[in-house]
Amino acid sequence: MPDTLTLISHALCPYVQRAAIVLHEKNVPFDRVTIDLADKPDWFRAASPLGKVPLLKLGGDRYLFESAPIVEFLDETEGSRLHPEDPAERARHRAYIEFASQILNGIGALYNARDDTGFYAAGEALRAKFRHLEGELDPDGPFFAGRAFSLVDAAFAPVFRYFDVFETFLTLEMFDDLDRVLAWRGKLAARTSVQEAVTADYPALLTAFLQNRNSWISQLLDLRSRERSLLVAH
Ligand SMILES: N[C@@H](CCC(=O)N[C@@H](CS)C(=O)NCC(=O)O)C(=O)O
Repeated sequence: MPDTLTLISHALCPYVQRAAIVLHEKNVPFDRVTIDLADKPDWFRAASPLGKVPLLKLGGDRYLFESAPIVEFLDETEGSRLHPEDPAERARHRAYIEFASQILNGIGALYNARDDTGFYAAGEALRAKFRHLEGELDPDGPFFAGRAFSLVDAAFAPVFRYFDVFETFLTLEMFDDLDRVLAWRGKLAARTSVQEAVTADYPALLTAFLQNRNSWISQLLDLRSRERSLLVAH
């Protein structure tokens, strides 16, 4: 591919991370342009029919939108395949990528919940999905379908990254007794492509984002930081 690819990004977007992980997995050099989603530039509005990141800029003025087609395009054009060969297995992987997207919606419900009732209901709904995954994971791991890293792994790594930040101030018990999910989470966190998909300030940026939600989680965060400052004061 003659031109360098450009990933149009936002620092916190989990869908952008899917594309960044696949680019890293395939050793494809790429540029990254981060945009302010609260003040979308005109060129971005013109290139993105849904007004969302990620976009992948190809040569010339060609853009791809939506993370699923972007990662499938990368899988088909760069390096060895991350999607399985068998059509039924490939369809199952696509379904679990959608499952990861539904979990991301559930995480949104968790951090946007206005009160404790909404927060715990969102937590329970998420836990049910992780419990389902426990039964779906390859028993020998380390990845979703066994030894080979797949596009499903690229979709779930950003899911678990939210919990790395949540767990700095919350005890959620989300993964209690879900040993396969926990082992999978650990393997994904240790993967270079996953680590390099975000910048070093990701935890601070996500924490600031949560503080500004004006939701139940913002209150929990506020409480925890006041507890911490009291401890420091003593
Ligand atoms: N279905 C899309 C979801 C992408 C998405 O939700 N992007 C968010 C940021 S994480 C976005 O750009 N939101 C801006 C907006 O909706 O105005 C995909 O898979 O690419």
